[in-house]
Amino acid sequence: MGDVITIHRHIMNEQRSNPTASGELSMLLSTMALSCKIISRNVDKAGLLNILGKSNRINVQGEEVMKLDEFANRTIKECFAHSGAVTGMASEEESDFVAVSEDLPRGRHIVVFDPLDGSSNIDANISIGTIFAMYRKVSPGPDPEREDFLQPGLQIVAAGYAIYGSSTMLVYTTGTRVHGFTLDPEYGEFLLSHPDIRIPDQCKVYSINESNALRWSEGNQQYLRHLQTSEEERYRKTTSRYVGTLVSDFHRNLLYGGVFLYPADSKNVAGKLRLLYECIPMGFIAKAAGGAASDGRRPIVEIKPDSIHQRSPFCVGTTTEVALYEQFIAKYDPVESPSE
Ligand code: P6P
Repeated sequence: MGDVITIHRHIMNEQRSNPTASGELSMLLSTMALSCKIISRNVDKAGLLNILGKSNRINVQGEEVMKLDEFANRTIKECFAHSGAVTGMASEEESDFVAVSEDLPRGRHIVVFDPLDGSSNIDANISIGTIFAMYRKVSPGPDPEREDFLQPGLQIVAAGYAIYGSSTMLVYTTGTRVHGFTLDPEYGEFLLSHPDIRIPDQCKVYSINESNALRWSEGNQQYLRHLQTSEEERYRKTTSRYVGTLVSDFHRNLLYGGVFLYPADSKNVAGKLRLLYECIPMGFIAKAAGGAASDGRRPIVEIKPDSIHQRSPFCVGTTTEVALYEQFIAKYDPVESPSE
């Protein structure tokens, strides 16, 4: 184990290289790693919980069997509530942000997360994930305020995701480089397996739910047609892959090179994906890996959310494909000036 780098060793190395570090960011990342290990253990048994808990809905630990996304949400909330590093949290599973009790040690950060992204895929044993981002608290008092959760992605101090697939991985960045860690279940440790991930500048894959295409704007339809029919060398070997879990589609495209798109349409006029705890964290990670992310008009990390559960159109991937997407939207879906 001498030359193996665990996530804790990596986090501490990063802390030592930052003379102004307080250690709170290290605690944040270690707490998320712990949360993801606990969630991973229960995701691995998801298929069995119904069988084991079928009689009286009690699982092997004697705990009440609950839906995995509720379990994931509760796990992350409890781990961070006792971390001493945060003062508040926002989750897809919570109607509003949640303050850490003043009876518990509180820190100078807030955390936003989607505890179990893609949970509709659980029953089919398809990979799912956790998405998170951490910000410094900006409001003056000791308690979290709404403004703490509605910061643009440029203010993120760390963002990442866990993917519960053929193995469990934790991928995170503090803004400059992206590192991937694979969970060794034997040791219960995340080991550095993908140092300094950079998205290849190629379009091997596009990931789009094409069943919505007839409800898209002209710009979106033209962009998809370009990906499907372009004779350019760049697109000769482009293929379509769509898991239906953002974390999984994003992770594959980050490693292979490609683009993920979930546009607004006539049914989801603001888009489907959540800006604060899905689009912005993934956009921040893509940017740190040399890629880009946009809502079609502007970089996703520059958008200041108006509300915690706000939705957004979302395009993320290589800088080439994302820039091309913005050109198609500008050309075919021009913004009408107020005088028009
Ligand atoms: P659709 C999962 O429900 C999710 O929020 C993302 O993880 C995923 O990319 C998207 O929705 C899939 O949506 O409409 O294609 O099933």
